[in-house]
Amino acid sequence: MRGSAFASVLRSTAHSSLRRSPPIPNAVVLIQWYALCASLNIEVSASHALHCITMLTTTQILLMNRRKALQLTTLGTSAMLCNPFSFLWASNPKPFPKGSTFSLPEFTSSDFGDDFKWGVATAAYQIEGAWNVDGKGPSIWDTFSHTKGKIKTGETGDTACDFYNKYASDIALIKAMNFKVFRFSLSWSRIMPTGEGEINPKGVDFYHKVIDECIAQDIEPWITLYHWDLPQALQDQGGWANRKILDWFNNYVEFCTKAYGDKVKNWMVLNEPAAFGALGYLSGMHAPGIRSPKKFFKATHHICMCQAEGGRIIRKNVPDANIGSTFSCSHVDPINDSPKHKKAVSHIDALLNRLYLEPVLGLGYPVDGFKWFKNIYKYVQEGDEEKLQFDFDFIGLQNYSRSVAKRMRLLPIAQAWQVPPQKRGIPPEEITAMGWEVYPEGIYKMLKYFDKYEGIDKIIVTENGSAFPDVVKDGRVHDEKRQQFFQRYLANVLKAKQEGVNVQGYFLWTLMDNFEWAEGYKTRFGVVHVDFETQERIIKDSGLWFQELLGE
Ligand code: GBH
Repeated sequence: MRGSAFASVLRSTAHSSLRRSPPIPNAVVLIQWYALCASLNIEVSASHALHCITMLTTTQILLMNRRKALQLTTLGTSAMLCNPFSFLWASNPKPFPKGSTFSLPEFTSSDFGDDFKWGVATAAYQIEGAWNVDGKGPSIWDTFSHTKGKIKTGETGDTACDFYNKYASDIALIKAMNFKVFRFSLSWSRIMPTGEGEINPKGVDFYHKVIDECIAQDIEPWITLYHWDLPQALQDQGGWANRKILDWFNNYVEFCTKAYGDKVKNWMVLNEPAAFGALGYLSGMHAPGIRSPKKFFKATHHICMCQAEGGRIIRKNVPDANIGSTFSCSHVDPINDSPKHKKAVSHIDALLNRLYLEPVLGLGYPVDGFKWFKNIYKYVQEGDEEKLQFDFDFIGLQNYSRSVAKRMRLLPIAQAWQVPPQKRGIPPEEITAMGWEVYPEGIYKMLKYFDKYEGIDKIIVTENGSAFPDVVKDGRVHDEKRQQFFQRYLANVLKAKQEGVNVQGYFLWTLMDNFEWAEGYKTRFGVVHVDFETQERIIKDSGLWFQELLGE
């Protein structure tokens, strides 16, 4: 009975398929399928793929129908992925060998030198809240977080830590922990609601109050001009992908440096261009959520142009300024010694570590590391190359983890997969709540890496930190893992310094738990715990550890 029903389905499908289009080439299907697996973060082995081609071909031949063949293959694939025996054909990566176990030196803050800068870092959208208060215009992060499905927890930065109202007591917390530097960013659309032209005096005033409060409490204010929250009105005109951003950004920097330049000497132009360029315009995981290589190339060039020009404007307007920009970086290892993974390492390294740094050092875009970047030159106009360079006083290095790359030819663009630590045999206690591997040697390696560039003289670690789940118990947060993280990373910073790397400061990420972008509030990076219902703050044990470390 069942058999004959199946036969009739087969017959009717075969019959109708004769009138349909011919089967599409298997290669196309395979690539789509690979891309799907990649987006779902599923690792695909060659034998796995072969299995699927065979299935697809067989069903296509049997049925001569592309839609049915695809449906059946999808079913088959899903079954395979759910199959408890899938380990038989899914590749099973060997545990990645762990780095050398680094013996911790006993250190004190004075080992870093008396003029070493100790600070905490934050970003406007992540802490301020007051998203539509006192004349502030919307930014791309307001729009993005208000769009369903963009933030994992469905949360927004509407209130965040309410720093807009609590800034004075929050600066007091920085002081209480004995830090000397507060790095924070300005919200462009709070100062200029539409990004150009009209100024919002209440917004301008807010940052005056923050700066004055820092000065009153003997905390040095360090300003980041742009930490990802572009005015929405500028995004509506194309954002970073529109070359007009060169004028918009210059006017914004002109205004800010003139407004705050006599009180603030330490300036950073951008926060992590690799993150807002690639995540914003290529993967779409961050605002504005665009996935377009073309826009990514344009945006990248404009970002680099603004980075350098921003530096020149600060130099012109702020006497005795200390000028930098900040760069995320990750040491990149191959998954194993096989030479085929070298290219994967080169691509990932060029994307994560070189793309936004090398142009400003006068080295151009790193096409030697990743040929695909030659497309950026389509948008480089006459005279641009010179303007890409600027001699920063310091480079802000931001490091969290490392990347382990595996060559996967069929993955789009980089043909490389960044293998997550769980798949490399890293023990769970060495993986943070972000899913990032704790890899203290990485910061040492990246300090050395940056130090090798002739154009880099002074380095400041402008971010480093970790998210772990916290528990409040009797008014305390015993966040030992976070404290250990800081201790191990700092030991590596000190090691690099003692070996001659000119690293002159360390700002941790971050002062207090806050809106962690696409992750929402779940992942807590703060040395101060925030109860987002009551806005109550508790200095965590890691914060108290710093208080002791930095105390006289
Ligand atoms: C920082 O990002 C941010 O500055 C800060 O706002 C944030 O809260 C904090 O860290 C914690 O996440 O080139 O597409 O592969 C650091 C984390 C590291 C994420 C580099 C993006 C490269 C993205 N970033 N990474 S991509």
